[in-house]
Amino acid sequence: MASERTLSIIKPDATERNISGLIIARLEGAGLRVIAQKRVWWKKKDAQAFYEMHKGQDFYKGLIQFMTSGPIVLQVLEGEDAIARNRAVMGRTNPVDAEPGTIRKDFGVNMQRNSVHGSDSPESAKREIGLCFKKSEIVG
Ligand code: IDP
Repeated sequence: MASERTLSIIKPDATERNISGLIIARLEGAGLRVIAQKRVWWKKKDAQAFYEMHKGQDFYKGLIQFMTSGPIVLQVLEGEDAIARNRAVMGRTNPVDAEPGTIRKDFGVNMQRNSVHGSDSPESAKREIGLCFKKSEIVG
């Protein structure tokens, strides 16, 4: 598998608890390299654009409120099989279902406040990286 890039977000529940560094250590420990990173506070329109595919879902409104409730850390991660590798180290969406040793198992609070986001396919990675970063901000 060739080197791949994925978009990662450290969500507001994690920045609030000041555990970004602990999460980054897990990502690096899984063989992922942070090649772009910035801390931002999303406006409603930013969160709506990012999560447009979830519009109409029961959890959509709460998700937008949550993702605009505090600072987040946007990252581009690079590595072999980065998309699947990141999803594996994140764990399942609901922390109670997440595998032992995963970020969501160890740090997630609940189904919504689950500490991290990671792109789920090459198409989403491309779209999400393009939405969040200029080419000049990515230093691979
Ligand atoms: P993923 O983040 O594991 O890819 P998605 O289904 O794409 O999961 O959902 C995006 C985000 O929306 C989740 O990470 C979580 O924060 C939130 N979410 C998803 N399903 C629910 C739910 O049933 N209740 C509350 N929040 C949810």
